[in-house]
Amino acid sequence: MGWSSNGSPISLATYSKWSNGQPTFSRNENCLKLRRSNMDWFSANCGSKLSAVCKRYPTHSPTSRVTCKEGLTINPESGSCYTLVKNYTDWYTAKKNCLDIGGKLATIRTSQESEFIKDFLITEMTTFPNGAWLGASDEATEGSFVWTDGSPVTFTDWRKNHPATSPSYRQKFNCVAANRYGNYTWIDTKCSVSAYRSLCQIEA
Ligand SMILES: [Ca+2]
Repeated sequence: MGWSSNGSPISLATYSKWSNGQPTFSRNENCLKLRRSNMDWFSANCGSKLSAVCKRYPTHSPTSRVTCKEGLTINPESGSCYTLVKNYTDWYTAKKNCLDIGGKLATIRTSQESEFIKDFLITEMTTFPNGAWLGASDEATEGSFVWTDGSPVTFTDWRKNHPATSPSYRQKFNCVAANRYGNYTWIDTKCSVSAYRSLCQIEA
């Protein structure tokens, strides 16, 4: 008897992350589950009702050949590279932070990029964070959000009650941040508030 995936045995010699006392080898526990807190492995009843972790293969190639400069993280589907500049700044300084390292504040045009960036921020935000500036603003024309290259914001992932609708707030709130308290959904806020990190995107 052994553990298998897609019919191929999992080699316990190469990698395992069993929690203490796992697997139990109980005859009722023939599937593997992850513990939410630390992703440790547990054996479990295959009939347990749990969420699923799926593997998706890239829909296009050959971005796997693209490599990022050292210290950057690649989105293998788009080929873009990311880093988080961790000091807290206003939006303008964040924009400059990214230019200084040969990139730009991150642009999110698809749900795939959005999901990738959320995962990246969850991994990177290891100390108390509010979130990270993204490259969108409606400073030039109130209500028309554009990315820093001037292209319109089409895909959006606004947090509830954002962008602001009341006239007094929407005039003041012209820059976009991925907000930790909304699981990195987007908020519009004051561009001048020095409260967010800089999420920089660099093309490999
Ligand atoms: Ca606004």
